Amino acid sequence: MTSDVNAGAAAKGLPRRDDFSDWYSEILWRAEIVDTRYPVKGVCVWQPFGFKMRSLIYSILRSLLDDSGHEEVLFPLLIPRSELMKEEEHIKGFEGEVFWVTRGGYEELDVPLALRPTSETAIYPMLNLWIRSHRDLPIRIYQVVNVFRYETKHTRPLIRVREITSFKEAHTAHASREDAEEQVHVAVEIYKRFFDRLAVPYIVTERPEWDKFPGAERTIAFDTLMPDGRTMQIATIHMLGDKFARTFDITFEDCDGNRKFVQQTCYGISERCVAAVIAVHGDDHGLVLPPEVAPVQVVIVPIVFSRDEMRDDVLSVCSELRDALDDANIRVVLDDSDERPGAKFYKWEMKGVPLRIEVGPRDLKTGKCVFVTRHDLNKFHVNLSTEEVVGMVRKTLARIYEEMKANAWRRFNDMIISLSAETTAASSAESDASDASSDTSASDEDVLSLIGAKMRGGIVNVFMCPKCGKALKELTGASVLGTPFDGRKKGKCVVCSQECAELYVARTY
Ligand code: 5CA
Repeated sequence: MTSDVNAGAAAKGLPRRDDFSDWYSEILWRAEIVDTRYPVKGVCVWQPFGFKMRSLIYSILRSLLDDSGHEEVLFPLLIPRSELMKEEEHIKGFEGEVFWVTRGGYEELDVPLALRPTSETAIYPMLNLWIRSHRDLPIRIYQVVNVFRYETKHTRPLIRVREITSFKEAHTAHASREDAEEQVHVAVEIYKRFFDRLAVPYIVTERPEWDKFPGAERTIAFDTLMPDGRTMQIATIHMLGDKFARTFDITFEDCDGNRKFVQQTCYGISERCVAAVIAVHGDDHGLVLPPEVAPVQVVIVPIVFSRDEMRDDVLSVCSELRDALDDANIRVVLDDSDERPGAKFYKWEMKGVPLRIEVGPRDLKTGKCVFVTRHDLNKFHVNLSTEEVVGMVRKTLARIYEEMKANAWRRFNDMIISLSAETTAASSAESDASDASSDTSASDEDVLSLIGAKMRGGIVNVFMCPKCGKALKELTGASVLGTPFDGRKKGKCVVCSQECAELYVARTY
């Protein structure tokens, strides 16, 4: 009985998700995630619905960290200039992005204070005081804070902001290099579990030398794909070795009484993880949320009009269902507002509520209600008993998550283009005709351009050495994401034939 009403539930005026940039801006305010009208460039205001979603996402992250030996801390926002400037490479990477506080009231400050762009230089002077002996190690701490970066590239809500409001940064210190390396693997596993819970697909790569975190020995990154074929870096893990330890003199006494520098790692995630959930799963009707992070998991919509004689009966059955779901710890809303059912469908579809239950007068007579799953907009009938409804809601929410994850990975894998075979052929054919003496011959450029063109469809996976990767970046504006973190495959560079690892390249956010 409800299908006619449902037909009105298209998201009028919402740009199609294919126009990703417009769709993304619209969905943020229509679904009440963030308001971007705050009068400072590159910052935004979390609205209640968006903030609830953010809290649910971060509670997954917190519990994964808490369960793997991390402890939450809170360091100050302000960092004295003298500390920030200590690590040469680090400051070289960040200097252009720092916001400074130079005055207090009417007075110039003796030491200018930086608004943290990240917290190595706030945390490590304290580790210097806290760590004395090998018994104090390992240390694994994290905080979820706001950090400030004066981004000069085009800013975009949640994706590239000047005030990152949800910066989860973890910092660890270890007695040996092996322990720190092991922690890098642990962090990768934690992040895999995190993004799996969000049903967000990813690749994990080791970033090239020129794209490492300032001051890090190695950077490993997670990237996901946006609907327009560009990648977004959603997490990074850095092996710092003893570089910062030497700068901040963080030492410990080992079992034999020798003083040694600690070995460190750090790893971070920002509100880009919220952006990823929005972008990866959304559709032409609005948000589609994995049940675990949906502020509202079930909406009950009574299909009644004011003069329906069974109106009260319908509303009372709906209330019973709402109470039963509430008791079962399912986040449920009964929308008994005066709006028409079609308007309610539109609103809750826009907000990505995973499951809608419809109950109308005819349903009471047949003893059934209608379930509509948001991710595929499919409908089915369920017996109208509170017990059966609660059981079926649980089952359906679990199924929605599994299907969303499978769909997202399928779309993701479809956008990974393996070029090894194709470009190898192109490369050898072209290089026969090329001038062997030139360093980057015309044929090399052809191969690089071919790869550049393919990248419009997503991530390209190709055997390429770092040097040719850099040439590709310069020629096509492509970004070299890096080599697969778990991969051991070796092949010949499609450009220069040198033995090398696989490389992922893409256009990036
Ligand atoms: N201290 C390290 C690890 S905690 C660090 O700052 N790493 S980072 O610079 O790579 O940042 C961590 C993550 O924050 C990045 O992987 C990226 O996903 C996200 N991020 C970086 N800059 C921004 C920004 N301006 N807006 C939103 N997210 C950002």
